[in-house]
Amino acid sequence: MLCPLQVTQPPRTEQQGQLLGGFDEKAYLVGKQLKPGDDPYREHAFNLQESDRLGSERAIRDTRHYRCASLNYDTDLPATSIIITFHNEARSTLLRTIKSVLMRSPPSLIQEIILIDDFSSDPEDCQLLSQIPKVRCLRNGRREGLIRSRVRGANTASASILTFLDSHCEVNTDWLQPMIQRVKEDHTRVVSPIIDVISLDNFAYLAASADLRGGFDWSLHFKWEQIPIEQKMARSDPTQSIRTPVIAGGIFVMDKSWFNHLGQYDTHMDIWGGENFELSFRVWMCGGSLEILPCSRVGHVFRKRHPYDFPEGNALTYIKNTRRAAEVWMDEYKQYYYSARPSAQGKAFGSIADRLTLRRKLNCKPFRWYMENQSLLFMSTHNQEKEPLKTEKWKILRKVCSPVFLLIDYWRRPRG
Ligand SMILES: [Mn+2]
Repeated sequence: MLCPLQVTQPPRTEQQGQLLGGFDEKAYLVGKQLKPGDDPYREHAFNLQESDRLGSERAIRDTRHYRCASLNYDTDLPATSIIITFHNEARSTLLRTIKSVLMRSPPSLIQEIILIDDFSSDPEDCQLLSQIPKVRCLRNGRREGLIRSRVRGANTASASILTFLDSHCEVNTDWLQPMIQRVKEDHTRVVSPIIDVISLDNFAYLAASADLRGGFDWSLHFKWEQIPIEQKMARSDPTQSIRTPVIAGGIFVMDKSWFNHLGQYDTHMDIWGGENFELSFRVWMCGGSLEILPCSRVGHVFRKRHPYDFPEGNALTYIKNTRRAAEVWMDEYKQYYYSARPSAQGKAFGSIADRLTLRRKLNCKPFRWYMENQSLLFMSTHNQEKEPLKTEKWKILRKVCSPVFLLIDYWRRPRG
């Protein structure tokens, strides 16, 4: 059966004034556009020209399963504080993220949008946006990184539910209600949308598969993996939540008091990377759960490289962060991390005493429990890929199904 193409509607012009208040969108965008002759990929590792050209309120395809549209949510869902951290984000991309939230969320659910400007070169990137109703801007006095910036945002949030969002996203129809509903029903749930792909070249909005969950390899790199076949067979309802061992980390909703109770984030982690494992292990091992909600869709620009500098270097920062996660949470399994990443041995990672105390205080389960309950199938698929014969077959399969695997490649790209 062919489904009609559903698209989100751009807002009518009379809604514009209400959405943006005194904010002068044109002046904001013109202030920072690509100059003729400049490489459109240089500054942001995506095509800035395309982002600028698109405008701030394009319609996108409603990528949900059609049954999602007929679901009902509580009329008294609690409001959320949206927390967006960024460092030198493209103005047109950041504005589209914010406007998509304002256009596609029930206004009563948006308590505020908190922007954390992590010491971008131009303070006005953030300041000017605070003229938009509900938008607040906090600027760090020095580069703190994603982790400490998010904690700063969470500490100032006034709603009881936190929504973390990347700065290069577009949220889709009814993205927020399913997530808030799940967290309202059980505050220990930490929930993510399905993350659709916004092309870094032409900004096309592409639907991601609804059959994926988060996984990792022993060097602590995130990867999407197929839902285990038994779980897939047991799913009669495509709108049902998908339990996931780890979340990708860029976009999720969490009860604020649960976030605080579980120790927020490890604030000794720098810039970017590894914090999603630390959070995911901690949530599962300390009494919560992680899930992906197929009826919530958010588009994200996946990039091939980080567009910004790591003051200590990209590799060292990733090692420091993942080593902290491994040392605090992985128990005897950390030896697999060190075998997969021998260069991590002997690298500085700071004191973890506070996080070990936290783990004891919360009376968290051992990592073995997590592995046995969450990641069994993940490990078996991971090992299969190492077998040469299967790798050969895999290569042929990739060639035959290249359009599909192009998409998978997008998902496997490092997230910036
Ligand atoms: Mn990102």
